[in-house]
Amino acid sequence: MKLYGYWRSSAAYRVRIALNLKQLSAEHISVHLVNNGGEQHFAAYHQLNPQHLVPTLVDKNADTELNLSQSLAIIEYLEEKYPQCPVLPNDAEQRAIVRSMAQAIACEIHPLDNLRVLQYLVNEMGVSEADKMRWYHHWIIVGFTALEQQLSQHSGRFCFGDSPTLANICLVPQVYNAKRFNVPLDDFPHIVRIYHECNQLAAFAAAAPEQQHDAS
Ligand SMILES: N[C@@H](CCC(=O)N[C@@H](CS)C(=O)NCC(=O)O)C(=O)O
Repeated sequence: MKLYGYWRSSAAYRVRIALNLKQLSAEHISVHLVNNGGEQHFAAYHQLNPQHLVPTLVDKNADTELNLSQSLAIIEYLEEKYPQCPVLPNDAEQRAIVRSMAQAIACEIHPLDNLRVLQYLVNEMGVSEADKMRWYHHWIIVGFTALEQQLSQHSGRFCFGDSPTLANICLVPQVYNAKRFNVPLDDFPHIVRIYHECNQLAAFAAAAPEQQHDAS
């Protein structure tokens, strides 16, 4: 398997955690999101991922090669193809709750604070750096406020019960981003506790941005 990603990409970070939890190895290929105008826009990369986003997973099977975009689709593919160390519960209702928490992060917070959205705000709409950061903080705080309430109902040691799931896989990179841009987290005790709990596990620690070969 090959994973095209970038050390600071939180969507790639999710897939790295899932690979580690499942004890799967992949060749990590760096697509620098900033240098050279952003290598995600290079023609060679479009062949793999027409969305101009990382991550992309390439998995060679007997006679086919799968190019897959979208971190949640990639992780669900890994879950089905490599069921060891599952990241989704067995029970349908529990799986739905885990997906609901994961999507609260991956669909409601992350896209609004993505690089290309921030670049559009500044470069095309003339938004100041200060207002860009207000936007960034705002959407994390709105999303984390709702998630904190879900966690108060469902969390144990991790987001759902006492095993790490897809919800934790999405949570940790989003908290990493929040901390990087100094979003105040005092109102989110469950989120902060679970973030630290996850990072005690080697699968999460080894996936951290600073541990990647392209970190600079
Ligand atoms: N929903 C996508 C999001 C992918 C995404 O937004 N990736 C970001 C990095 S975290 C990216 O490639 N950004 C490039 C850009 O904004 O130009 C997923 O989960 O894979």
